[in-house]
Amino acid sequence: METITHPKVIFSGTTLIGKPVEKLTRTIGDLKGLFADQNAFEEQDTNQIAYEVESYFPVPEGTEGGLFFGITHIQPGTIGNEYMMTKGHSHVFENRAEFYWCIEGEGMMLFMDKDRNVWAEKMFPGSLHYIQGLTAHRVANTGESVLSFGACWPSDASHNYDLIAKNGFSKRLLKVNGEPQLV
Ligand code: M6P
Ligand code: ZN
Repeated sequence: METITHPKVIFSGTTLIGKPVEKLTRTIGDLKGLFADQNAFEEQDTNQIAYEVESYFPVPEGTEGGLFFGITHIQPGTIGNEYMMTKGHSHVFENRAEFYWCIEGEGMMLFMDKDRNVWAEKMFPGSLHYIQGLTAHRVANTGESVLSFGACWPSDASHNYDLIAKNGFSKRLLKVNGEPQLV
């Protein structure tokens, strides 16, 4: 076995490159039910890309003690007066934490705890966001360009989308007079 090898995955600064990298595309159609303004949603091209995720899963999903790594690129824009956003999730293994950090663009990181308290942190290149356990999380692109952010999470966390799909966040991030507001 060679003792000095080339890394399997390269982070170019904005994207992940390498054979093990897996890509996931979410279209606007995949975000059905997320946006308040149904009429505005119906007018969208459902095949248009909302966001893309590049992931590196060095161990099988569910492995205790392992880590996953992902870069997400969210397109800019609004549907009604809501910004383009990720589906948002909590973790199946609820106490599992995660880091997000902003690479480029500008956005807002939304958190919601078990009591449905919602708060947000501004995202800008270099901003670092710790998502403690038991906290649902979502990102909205509030800028005019693509928002890219990194994520690192435990390989046994797994995604729980059901809660958010059913009850949503208790506050929405709306564009009010051109500015993001939690309403
Ligand atoms: C980050 C990580 C991933 C997640 C992705 C998109 O990269 O948290 O686990 O899948 O964002 O977010 P969502 O799954 O909520 O659509
Ligand atoms: Zn997560």
